[in-house]
Order: sequence, then structure tokens, then C-alpha cells
Amino acid sequence: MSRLTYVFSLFLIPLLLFCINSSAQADYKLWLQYKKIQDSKLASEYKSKINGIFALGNSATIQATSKELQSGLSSLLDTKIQTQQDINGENTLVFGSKSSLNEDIIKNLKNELDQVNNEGYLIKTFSLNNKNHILITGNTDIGVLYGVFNFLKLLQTNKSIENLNIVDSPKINVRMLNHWDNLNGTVERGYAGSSLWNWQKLPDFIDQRYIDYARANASIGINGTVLNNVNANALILTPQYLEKVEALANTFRPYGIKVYLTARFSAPIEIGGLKTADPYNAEVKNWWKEKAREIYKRIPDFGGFLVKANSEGQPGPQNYKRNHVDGANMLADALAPFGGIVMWRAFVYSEHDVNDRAKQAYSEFVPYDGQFRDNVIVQVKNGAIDFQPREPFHPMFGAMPKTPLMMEFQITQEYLGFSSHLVYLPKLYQEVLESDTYSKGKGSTVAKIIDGSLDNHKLTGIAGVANIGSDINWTGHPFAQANWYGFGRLAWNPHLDSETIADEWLRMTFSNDETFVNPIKEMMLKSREAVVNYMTPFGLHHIMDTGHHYGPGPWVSNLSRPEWNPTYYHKADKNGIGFDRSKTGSNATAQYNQEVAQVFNDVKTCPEKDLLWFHHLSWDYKLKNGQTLWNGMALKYQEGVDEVATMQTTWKKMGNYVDKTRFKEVQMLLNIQYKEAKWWRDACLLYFQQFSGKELPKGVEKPTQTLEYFESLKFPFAPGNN
Ligand code: GCV
Repeated sequence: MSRLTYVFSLFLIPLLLFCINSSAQADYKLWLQYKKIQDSKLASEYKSKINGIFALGNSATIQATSKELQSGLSSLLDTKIQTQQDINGENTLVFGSKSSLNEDIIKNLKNELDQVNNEGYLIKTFSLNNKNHILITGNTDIGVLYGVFNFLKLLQTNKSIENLNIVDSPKINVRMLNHWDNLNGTVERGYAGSSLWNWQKLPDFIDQRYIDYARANASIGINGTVLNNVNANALILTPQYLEKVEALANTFRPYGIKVYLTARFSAPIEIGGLKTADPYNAEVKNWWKEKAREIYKRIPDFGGFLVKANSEGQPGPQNYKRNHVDGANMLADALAPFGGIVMWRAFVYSEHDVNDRAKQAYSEFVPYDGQFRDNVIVQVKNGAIDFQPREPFHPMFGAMPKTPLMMEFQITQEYLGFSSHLVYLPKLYQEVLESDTYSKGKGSTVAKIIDGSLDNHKLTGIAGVANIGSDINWTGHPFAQANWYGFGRLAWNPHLDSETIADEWLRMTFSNDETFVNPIKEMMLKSREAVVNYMTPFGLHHIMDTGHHYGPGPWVSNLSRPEWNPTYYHKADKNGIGFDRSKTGSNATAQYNQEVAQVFNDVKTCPEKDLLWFHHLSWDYKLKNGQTLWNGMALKYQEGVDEVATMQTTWKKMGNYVDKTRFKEVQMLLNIQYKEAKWWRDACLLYFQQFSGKELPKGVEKPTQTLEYFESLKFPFAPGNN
């Protein structure tokens, strides 16, 4: 071996491996990077206020909290933080729940502790014997854990910790991820590798990932997870799998995360040996009661069942001429003795119903308002079709005041470019949450419906269809981590602003440098409108290629179920484009409260962003800016593409603020996004041009391929379509 080779192998290879490894770790660590504070003045200020930490209590949650605090602080402050045995010194960070505090402190904090719920927390500067300390407390240990994560966030985002007085609690009770994970390891609509759950190695092998998953979720306040796909497999309810589910529940418990499962309605037949799953049948009822007992014996804090019934071929009560209330209440009765809940999905539509698909869930569910058991919550997607780049809010929000409704958002980007497009979804979530339903007059926002404040509901919930998989960076795209993070933040408080969320996520994940944060924040905030523009401007929807939903497919019209064909949704012809849902059409607008219906009904007041969702308009229809609809549409497609080009340019300047791995990853992904944005623009415009018969306006680039070429593209192995 030459001297040079020797030196290389001795020093450089380990160094190289270290660099690669730490870069990969940055990807893996999500927003919990705990990178050393760069600003030395700030770092010494922090250090001067935190001499050591002192835990009150010794529960599994307090131990996990202690560990997080110690590792987080040590790495942020670049010094070993000592665990203290008392508070005799000064500047101690004390943490523990109310039950561990002394009488005097409890008396002092009574008002604030009464203000926060069971998961809330206080972060306070306090003095004891003339010495200053910081106290993080709550009514429960989980509250303390949440407080600690928020304290760490203050440091991560370089905020002051002078005179702390923070009082906060979650506004929604059930804040959960829905994993569409199959038992064979695939993930329906998953674009970040395979399922996190290694069913084969469970229950004996607890992957560190499970713990890091729980940490990440707890850091944003997510407190529930549905482990398996809503297109359910009954086997998850067999002892063989319940043993594995129990192991996951044990792992997540210290982090305040409850486990839930999807319940396949026909399970009594498939794994119970019964002849029927009729919810009126005594044996069936009993089977579910016994099943619940069996689950709770293993998992005393099991959360409950999520059910997709009589939807897209899933079995349900209608198979026995019963209805959704019969089915949901039967399961609710089985869970009630143990405190479990049923989340019954309202995502229903039928090929046998000739009515506009957008109307069907409302028509079916609204008459049942007030008939569900107290431990049932109806889970409604944000819009009436299916997680499109833009949909007006679902008319069920505001129409069932006697029934708790829970929001279902999609975090995984089934219809938004998978994990290769940078799309900051909290912008979409905020738009929906802020929508005014007018159900109790002006200000009756969707957020107030799902946080229970408008209709006075105690059971409240929000679910996000997870975008998480086995990829090193969890979500496939480094920026898709922001969608998981942002969902959690809005689940905690649906009234938060998406810009604030982007700001904190960027600082925690990448850098506090303003020259990085400001332009990249702007890029994130604009990214949602960009995807709307290059895929479905002016309220167009569901024109993706079918099945896998990858890329454009506005021409698809040959599927047996009419409402699965893109042509059903855009209705383009020589006279114009768009779905008439106004009074002259399907009258879906009538499902909204009068104030909203009126706005959507009239083409003059309907927001242009929703125009073709509600109206069929001629190609020459004049938009507010004076352009014809055809020209305006073509320009919007171009605008979407241009925005992605701007994103590429913005990102290119950020090499100094981001580690090489993530910088390169985002750069390559933006290149894909740019290519695909052009594909969307060209394919859609060429297709619609057949009907409009008009030239592309100035400013819109000419397509480089023919419509036949785009139509010929096939993707039999597109991910997520299993
Ligand atoms: C899990 C859409 C998706 C399906 C999904 C369904 C649902 O139709 O394409 O993959 O099934 O929504 O939400 O149940």
C-alpha cells in the first residue's frame, strides 16, 4: 500500500463516511436537528439561564422528556447539560406535572393550570429564594413533554427566554395520522418508500425509528395514529397481529400517542367464522364486543376504530340493508365500556347514483345528524371530491351541528405531484380551515366546527393521511417534512397562520439565517398556488391520469365508473369548460348555507379560483382581468411553470445554508417538478385546445410534444397504487 493510499484509508475515508453519515442524519432528524446555536451571544445568554435540568417525577414520559431535554440542550448549547438532584443552585430548568409541584407553587399557578386542559402546559420564569429558574409544567406528564418540546423550539428558533410566561393547550382533542399502510409493507398513496411498520419483526424488534417517529409526532402534539389502511385487512384484528400492535402501542405510550386501527366491517365473517356482519345480528354485536375486550386487555389506552364502509368497494352496513348510523353505533357500543371512539368516514359515493359525486356524501350523511352515539365522530375530507390541489370546503361542514365532525386532510401528495413536487400544504389547510360556513352566521369557520367551539362538542378531531415511509428522510422530499410538521401544528391549533409555521419549520430544519429563511419561506408559501396553476387552475379538478393519479390525463373517458373519468369533471366541449354545479346544473351549491351558496351560484361573485368547479363557461367568458377564459387558463398554466422556475433559481442560491445532501436533493427534485409542470401545461393545453379551437396567447410557451405523445404515456409501476 502506498503512503498516500495509507493516509487516505486511515483519515480521509472515515472523514468522508462521517460527512455522508451526518448529512444523511440531517435528513433523518426532521425538525429536531438541535444544531449548535450559531449566534455566540445568544448561546451564552441561553447558557446563563440554564445551568442544569431537574426532573420532578419518574414516569416513562418524564424519563423520555428528560432524555430529549438533555440531548437537545447539550447539542444546541454545545455543552453537557447536567441533571440536578435539587434546585438549590440557580438557573435550573425544572419540569414536572402539577402532581409533583409543591403546594405553594400550585397555589400560585392555579389560575393558569385551570386555563389549560389535560395536554396543555405552562413555561414560566420563576424565582425561589431570590434565585431565577424556569418551570415547565402542566396538568399531566404529557403536557410537560409538550412544554419541553416547545421550550426547545424557542431555542431552535433563536427566541428570547427572558421572563417566560407561555400558557398553551391544544384546541382539538384527537390529533392523528392515518397511515394507509398495508400488512404486506406497501403504502397506498405512499411515495416515501415502504411502510414503517415491520410486521414480520414485531413484536420483538423495536426499531429506533418507532421511537423517533413518536418523538417527532409528540414534538408537534400529534396524539394518535391509525396504523393501517382504511382499505382494511381484517387480519390486523387477529391475536397474531394484535400482539405486534401492542408492542407499538407500548413504544408510543410515553410520547402520548394512542394507537387506533381500521376495522374491516366484514371481519366477523373473515376472521370470526360468522355467516354475517349484519350490525343488527346479536352474534355480530357480541363478536365486536369480545374483540374490543380482547384489544383493551392488551392495550388499555387503545384509541378506537377508523372505518371506511360502503365506499369504493369496502364492505359496510348497507350490505345488510342497514345504514351508516347502524354500523357506527354498533361499533361504538362495543368500544364505549373502554372509552374508545369510532371515526366513521363520510367519503362515500356510488357509481349507481346518477347525482353529481360532489353531492353524494352530504345527501347520505346530513339526514343522520344527531343520530350517532356520543363516541362516534364523522370523518370528512376537506373537500367533496378527493384531496385535489384546490377544492372549496366540504358542504358537510356547517350542515351537521348535532354531530361531531372531524377533518381529514391528506398529507401524502396523491394528487399533488407525489413526493417529487415541493408543495407547502399548510397553505391549503389554512384556506379550508378559514372558510366561513355561515352555519351560525358570519365567522362560523370550518376551524370552529372542528375544534368544537361553534356547536359545543366535546369530542373533536383532525386526521392527516400520512406521507411517511421508510425513506431516510421519512417523507421522500425534504420539504414534504414541512407538511407533516405543519399538519401537526394546525391540529394543535387550527387558527394558526401557515406563514408562522413555515418560519419555525425552516429555522428548526435548516437555518436561522434571515437570508435563507425569508426567500425560502416565500418560495414555500407560493408553492401551493404554483401547483394549482400548472395542474388545475380556476377550479378544474380530478384531471390526473387514472388509477395511479400520476401526471395529466384530462382525456381519460373510458372507465366503467363514470365519476372516475376526468372528462366527468371538466366537461370540456366546443361551448366551454367546467362543471355546472349552480342552480342551472347539479345544484350542489344548494348544499352550502345560503350566504355561501349565493356567492358560489352567481358567476359574477364566485371566486375565480373556484370558477370551473361551479360553472360551465364559454371559452370567451371574460375574466376579471379582461382576458378570455381560454387565454386566462393558458396563462395560468404558464404562471405555474414560471413559478417553479423561480423556485429553482431561489434554491440555487442557498448552497451555503444547507448541507450538501439536502441541497442537492432539493435541487434534483425541483428539476423534476419543473419538467413535470411543463408536462402538465403542455398536455392540458393541447387537449383543451381541441375544444377551444384557439391559439395559445402570447407569453405561453409552445408545447414540444404532440397530444398523441402525451396520451401514449403509460406508468404501470407508478408508486402508491397497490
Ligand atoms: C384509501 C381515494 C384514493 C384511494 C383512497 C380513497 C379513500 O380514492 O385514491 O386510494 O383509499 O381515496 O380515501 O378511501
